Amino acid sequence: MHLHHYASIAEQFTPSGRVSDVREFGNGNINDTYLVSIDTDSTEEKQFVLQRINTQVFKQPMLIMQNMRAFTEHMRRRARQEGHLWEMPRVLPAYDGRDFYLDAAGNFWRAISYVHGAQSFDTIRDANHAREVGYALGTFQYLISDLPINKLADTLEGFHITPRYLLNFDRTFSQNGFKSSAEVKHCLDFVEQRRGFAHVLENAREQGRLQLRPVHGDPKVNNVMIEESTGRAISLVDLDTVKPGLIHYDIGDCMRSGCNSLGEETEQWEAVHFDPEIGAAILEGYLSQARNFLTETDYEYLFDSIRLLTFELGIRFFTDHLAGNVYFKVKHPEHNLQRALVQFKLTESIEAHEADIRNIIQSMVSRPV
Ligand code: GN1
Ligand code: MG
Repeated sequence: MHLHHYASIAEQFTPSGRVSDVREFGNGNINDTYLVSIDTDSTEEKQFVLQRINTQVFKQPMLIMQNMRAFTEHMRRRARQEGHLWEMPRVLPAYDGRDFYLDAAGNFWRAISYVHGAQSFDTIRDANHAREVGYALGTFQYLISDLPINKLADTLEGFHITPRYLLNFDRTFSQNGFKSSAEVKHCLDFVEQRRGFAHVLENAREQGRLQLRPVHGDPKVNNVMIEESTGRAISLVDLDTVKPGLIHYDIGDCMRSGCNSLGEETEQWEAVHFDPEIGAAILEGYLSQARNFLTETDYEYLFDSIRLLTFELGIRFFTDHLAGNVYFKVKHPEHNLQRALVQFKLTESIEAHEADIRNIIQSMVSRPV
C-alpha cells in the first residue's frame, strides 16, 4: 500500500484539517501502527495514532473498542477524582460517528489520540526509568481496579493462560514438519524440562488463591509513556488486551521486559540475563501504588509470575516458529526462534537469581510504608 492510500484512510478520522504525513510508528508485533500528522488550526489533534487491527489475532475487534470506551472513561474519571496526573488515550471517532472504519478490503482501522510531550523506550535507561515503568503499571492497575470485571469483554481468549500455550505447542509440534537444528533441540528440551511449571498461576486461580481482576495484558517497557519535561510516567498505552486476568500476568510481563537490558529483539541471545537491580527499581515503583490492593497471597506468586511469563513468551515465540510464523510479524524466517532463545535464556537467568529476587520481594513486603 502507498502512502496516499493510508492518507485516505487517515482522512476518515479528521473532521478538520488535511493529512500532511503518515509514517510507520513503533514496532508492534501484531497490529500495524502509523503516526498521522495533520494541517489544522486546532492545537488539540495535530497528530494521532492510526492502527489496523490484526483480525487474525483479534477476531472481534468491536469488543476492543467497546472495552476501550468503558475503561478509559472509568479510569479518566478516577484519575481526576484522586488527583493523579495520568493520561488515557482517547478513541477518535470516524466521520460517520463510529469508532472504527472498515476499508474496501475489509480491514479494521481505528484512531486514538497521541500522548503529546511524551516518549517511550524499548529498554530501561536507568533506575529512575525503571521505577517509573513500575509506577505506570501500579497506577494503571489501581485506576482500573474498581471496575467490575463483567464490564470487560474477553478480547483475546486464552491470553496468558500458559497451559493453553503449552497445549498449542504440543499440537503444533506433532502436526508440523520443521527444520531441526541445535537451537531447535535446545528449545524443545527447555520446554520439556519445565512442563509442570506452566500450571502454577492457573492452579492458584482454580484453587481460589488468586482472583481475576482487570489487567493491562501487555505492560512492556515501550508501552510506558514518559513525559519529556519531567521524566515521569504519564500513561500506559496499547490497550487492546485490557480484560479480566491475573495481575500477575502484568507484573511478570513488565519484569521480563524491563529486566532484560539487551531487549527482546537482541541477536546476542547467549548474553541475555536478568538484572536484579532493575527488577528492584521496577518493583519499588510498582508497589508504591500496588501495595494498596495486593493481597498476601498475591505476593507469594510474584517470583513465579516473573519466571512464568518469561517462559510463556518463549513458548509462544517458539511455537510460532514451528508453525511457520503465523502470529507474530517477522523480519526473517528464524526471527521467532531467535526471540524464543532470548526469552528462554532470560528464564534461565531468572531461575539462577531466584534467591535474590525472592529476597528483594520479601524486603519490600516487610518494609513499612
Ligand atoms: C505482542 O504487538 P505487541 O508488540 O504490542 C504480544 C504480546 C507480547 C509482545 C512481545 C496480543 O505485543 O503478548 O508480549 O508481542 N501481543 C499479543 O513483544 O499477542
Ligand atoms: Mg501490544
